[in-house]
Amino acid sequence: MTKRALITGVTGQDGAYLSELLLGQGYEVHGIKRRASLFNTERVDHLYQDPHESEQRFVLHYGDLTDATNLIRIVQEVQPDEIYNLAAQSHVQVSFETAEYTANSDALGTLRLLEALRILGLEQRTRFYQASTSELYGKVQAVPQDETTPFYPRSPYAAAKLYAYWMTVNYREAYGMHASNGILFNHESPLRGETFVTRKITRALARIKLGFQQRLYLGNLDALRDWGHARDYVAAMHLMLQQDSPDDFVIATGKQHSVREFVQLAADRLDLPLSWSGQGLEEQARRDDTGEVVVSVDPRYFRPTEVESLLGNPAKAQRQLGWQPQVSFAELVAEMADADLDAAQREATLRASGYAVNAPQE
Ligand code: NDP
Ligand code: GDR
Repeated sequence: MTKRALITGVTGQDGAYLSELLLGQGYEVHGIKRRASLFNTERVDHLYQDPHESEQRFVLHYGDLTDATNLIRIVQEVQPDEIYNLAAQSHVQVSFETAEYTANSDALGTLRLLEALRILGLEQRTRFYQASTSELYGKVQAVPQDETTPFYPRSPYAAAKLYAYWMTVNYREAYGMHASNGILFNHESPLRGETFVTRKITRALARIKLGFQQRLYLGNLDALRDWGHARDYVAAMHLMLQQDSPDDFVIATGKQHSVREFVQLAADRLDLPLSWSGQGLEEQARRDDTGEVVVSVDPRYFRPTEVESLLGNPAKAQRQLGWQPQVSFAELVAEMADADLDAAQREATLRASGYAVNAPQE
């Protein structure tokens, strides 16, 4: 029997990798996309199947986590064996500006989906994955963080995700649902959104190398994160829903690096070696070859309350799911830097052919 999965947030980084994984395993994949005034399916366009030509195994539905009746209708139509709830306003800094919307989509959106399953009588049939996050640990209470570490959210995003985490636990306990939380630490890839720090760095340094950008402005260079590769992490999501019993799992590499180290490694990969000087707001990095300042600190990117340091302990996932990250930090940085250098070279070709290029910067 072909399994049917419904992915919310299918147009995002993880949605794209998870769709590829599930299609590769023979699933029929349904995804929820938002109506936008421009195309927003770039990350999954290669999976698109013309409905006029073949039996579709990849189907997109218009919808939104803030619209309960729409979610009920889609779940009823699809009758999924598995739901992966990846949709979210996922940017921590933006959540300070859009706190109510973030709560509506990230917290209440999760409740709406869980309720849709109950209303439709699918709570015993459909397995549910909730995209929980290391941001729940916020002001960390223990190092490294595992499934028993207390939560201390430090942003409207994290507080909304805390509600979603506990509703997932509660629906599991109250209604016997196969509902699991993946507490995923930061995971990145060439498909990462351009305003998250890793992608912002690799994209800017590649453009600086080719002369299309002068400088990269960043916030807290001392922030420490446990960074893995998105492709490895979506495999863990799938494994969670294949277990006999639902549970909550930390997914992380167990290794930690600073934002400054990420910049340095990406610059080395792009053959743009840097020297650092100054402290705090005065800190800068210059190119060794030209002496130009290419990285500066801009307090605009400081957060009202910062998560300084995250480090995960994935022992439970290794033991129970047999999950191991495959991609090292150096390989991740190299893959992202190479992909953004390719993109900058395409930009160079367009510019050389006389085309105007619109390349927004953060
Ligand atoms: P992205 O920001 O790349 O993707 C988010 C997706 O959610 C997009 O498809 C977006 O649509 C969609 N979306 C946003 N708001 C709504 C809404 N109201 N209704 C329907 N869809 C919506 O995130 P990632 O792929 O990186 O992350 C996936 C999930 O995992 C998120 O929930 C995130 O919070 C969580 N997470 C991510 C981690 C990471 O390091 N990447 C770590 C831990 C948790 P559109 O394309 O139209 O904007
Ligand atoms: P994060 O990711 O907040 O951990 O949330 P992000 O890449 O935005 O920030 C990581 C760290 O880098 C510091 N930083 C900057 N961040 C951004 N975006 N831009 C900058 O210029 C900059 N300079 C320094 C930040 O202060 C922070 O400490 C991501 C998201 O994917 C969430 O959805 C997910 O839940 C968590 O990861 C785990």
